[in-house]
Amino acid sequence: MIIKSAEFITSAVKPAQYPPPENPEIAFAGRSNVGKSSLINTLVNRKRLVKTSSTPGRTQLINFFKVNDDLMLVDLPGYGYAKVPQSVKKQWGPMVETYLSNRASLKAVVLLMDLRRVPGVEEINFMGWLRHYSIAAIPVLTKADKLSKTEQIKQRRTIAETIGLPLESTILFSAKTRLGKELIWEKMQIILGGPHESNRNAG
Ligand SMILES: Nc1nc2c(ncn2[C@@H]2O[C@H](COP(=O)(O)OP(=O)(O)O)[C@@H](O)[C@H]2O)c(=O)[nH]1
Ligand SMILES: [Mg+2]
Repeated sequence: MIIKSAEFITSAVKPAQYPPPENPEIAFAGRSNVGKSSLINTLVNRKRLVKTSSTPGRTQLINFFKVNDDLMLVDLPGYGYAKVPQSVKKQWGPMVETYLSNRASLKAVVLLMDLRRVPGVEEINFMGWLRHYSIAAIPVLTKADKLSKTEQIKQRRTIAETIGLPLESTILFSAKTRLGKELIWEKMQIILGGPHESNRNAG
C-alpha cells in the first residue's frame, strides 16, 4: 500500500460531529493500551499521526483520519481502562454502538486483541455487535514481538477459540517489527473491493 497522505480530520462524540460519509471507512477497536494508535501509525508509515501512550487517556473520542484522500481510518475509544471514571465508562457503549449502527460508509472493523491475553466478555460482546450490524471483522492480535514463536501459536489458538473465529482469520501483528502490516492492508483492500485506487495507479 502506497501512502501519499495521511491527515487528522476531526474528533467526534456523536453523529452530528462525524465528517460526511464520502469515503469508505475502516474503524479500529480494542481495549485501552492494546496498540490501536500504534497500528494505525504503522499502517500509514507515520510515527505520530495518532498519539500513543503508556498511560491511556481519559478522553473518549472517535478520531477520524483520511488516507490518500479516499479512505477514512477511525480510531474508536478504547474500553476497559480501570482508572477511567465511571461516568466516562457509561458513555463508551452508547457512543460506540451509535457509531457502528449509524455509519453507512463503515466497511469493516479491525478488532485488536493483545496476543498475551485471553479475550474477555468485552471482546466477545464486540464481536456480537459486529455480527448484529453485519459489519466485517478483521481480528488482529497485537504485540506479537512480546512472545516467543511457540507462545504465539498457543495464544493465537486460544484467542481464536474464545472469540469463535477460524484461526486463519486472525492476523498476528507487531508495531515494533511491522509483522502483519501488509496482511492487514490486504484484508482491508479485499473488503474495500479490490486493490486501492492509489495502489493501482502506482502500478
Ligand atoms: N512491544 C510492543 N509494544 C507496543 C506494540 N503496540 C503498541 N505498543 C505499546 O503499547 C502502548 C500502548 O499503545 P497505543 O498504540 O497507545 O495503544 P492504544 O491505547 O490502543 O491506542 C505504548 O506504550 C506502545 O508503544 C507492539 O506491537 N509491540
Ligand atoms: Mg490510542
